[in-house]
Amino acid sequence: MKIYFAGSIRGGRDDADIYLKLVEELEKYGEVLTEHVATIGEEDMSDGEIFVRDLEWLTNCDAVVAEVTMPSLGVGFEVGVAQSLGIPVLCLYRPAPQRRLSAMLAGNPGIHVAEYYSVGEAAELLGEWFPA
Ligand code: 6K6
Repeated sequence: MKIYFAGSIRGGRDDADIYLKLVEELEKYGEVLTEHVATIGEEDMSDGEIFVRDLEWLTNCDAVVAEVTMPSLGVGFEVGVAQSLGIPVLCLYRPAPQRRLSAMLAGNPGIHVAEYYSVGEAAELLGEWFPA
């Protein structure tokens, strides 16, 4: 199982610690192609090289798990591409009173959006979503 994990990079890195823990959980279910999303620091690649490499991984993965709490243009784009290719998408979102998830995800019947409040809860959601 090749898993594409998507999380905000230039959209903001406030949730980077959570991404790290989610990637650790995801490694129980398969190969995480995008571990770098969880690590801090820009890579020595041009934007064009990043785009080509990530699209290659995205188009060849079996599942996309996106942490969508921190709004990110790149993550939204990746979710849309995966959906159009028929790749299963799970979006993990932490609700809070001061924010609302984009209707393009929250109202989208073609993807699965799950709310969570702790990494433990997210781990349970992953266990339910990935085939045993
Ligand atoms: C690596 C680690 C930190 O920064 C980098 C270099 N930049 C990127 N490397 C790999 N993937 C990227 C990079 N920038 C964006 N992406 C892809 O878009 C990832 O797959 C993320 O899921 C998503 C983040 O988009 P933005 O708009 O928040 O940057």
